[in-house]
Amino acid sequence: MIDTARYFRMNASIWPKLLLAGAIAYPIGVWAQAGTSHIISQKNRSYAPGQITINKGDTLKIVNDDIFLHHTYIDSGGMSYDSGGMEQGEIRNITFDEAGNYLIKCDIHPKMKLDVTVQ
Ligand SMILES: [Cu+2]
Repeated sequence: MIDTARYFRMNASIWPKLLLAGAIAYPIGVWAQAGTSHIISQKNRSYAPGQITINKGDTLKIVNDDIFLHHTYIDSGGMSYDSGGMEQGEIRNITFDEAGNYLIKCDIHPKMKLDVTVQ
């Protein structure tokens, strides 16, 4: 025969623990989905670093650290992006949602290249 009061106490005690676990897990899940931001510098007419491997959902934060105009574009890996002109100090954030290989260039300085691997 079931001791009803004891059965209720056992089950009641688990709810605060479940709620606490959910309260902790939910923000961690949201944070993990948000992806990581990686800073790329446009300096001395090159991208620094010139190669980077990131995870799906990550963002490249491209900063013009030169005193002259740069540009950022992608026309590879099935992705098309054009930053327009970037003055000194200007920033562009580009998020990569699909795995693949991408080449980021600058229309003003053809030697500027950044290889991006998204895994
Ligand atoms: Cu440039």
